[in-house]
Amino acid sequence: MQDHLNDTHPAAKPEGGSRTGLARGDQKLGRETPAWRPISLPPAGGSIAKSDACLASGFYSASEADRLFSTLREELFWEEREIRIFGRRMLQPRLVSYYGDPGASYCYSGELFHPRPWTATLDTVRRQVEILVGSSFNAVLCNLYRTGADSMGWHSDDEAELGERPVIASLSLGATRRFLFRSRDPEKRDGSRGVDLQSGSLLVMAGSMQQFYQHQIPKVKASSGVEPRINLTFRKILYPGSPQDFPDQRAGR
Ligand SMILES: O=C(O)CCC(=O)C(=O)O
Repeated sequence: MQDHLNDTHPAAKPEGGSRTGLARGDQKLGRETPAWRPISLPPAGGSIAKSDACLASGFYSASEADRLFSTLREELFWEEREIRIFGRRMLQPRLVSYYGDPGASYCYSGELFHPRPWTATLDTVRRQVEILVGSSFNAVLCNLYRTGADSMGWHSDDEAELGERPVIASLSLGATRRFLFRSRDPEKRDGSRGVDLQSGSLLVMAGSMQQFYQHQIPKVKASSGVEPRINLTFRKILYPGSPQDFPDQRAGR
């Protein structure tokens, strides 16, 4: 896996510029690149650049993604964690794992996550994502959706730790799942729009995305027989979380 991950892999360029710095990666990775596709968003009342929500299909090839999925499923410390919503404690509907630099603690949905040290595999993936995206990341939240019954509720990645306009790079491995966006403001909300996240694809959210939008991974009917999926969301913790950041959360993941 390591040798394989050390190969250069497809890099991509955002349409219409580099607000997220995405174009920088092209200069460092010498191979033919797939295109970044801007994601079509529902109205939300805010100004969003095309490159603030975009997807690179084929960031990893299907076979690379398959191998990475198996390695991470085996290697990472997957656990069931509680969250707190409306004062109630409940298990998150998926397995999670959090890795990062020492001190990059992150608090969401009323739970404080201390990072485990980077594994060699995660660190290699981080470096490849950083080169392509042109942003640095010091933590990764890993999610394992065991079946279609596992999900993530509507939320924004707007925790104080991430600063005001976070760049979040989200890698999908395994089963394709639908990722939905909607306006945060119910009065400006006009339904949701979605994108299918295929194995090996890299989604980037940047700019004011977290200010104006929520996102979720909805459940899928058991009859559709959805296979497991791993998602890695690379983040930069600017101000580490602490236990006093435990407000009662109304939106829970
Ligand atoms: O699994 C996904 O694609 C979504 C992950 C996500 O929204 C998050 O970790 O905040």
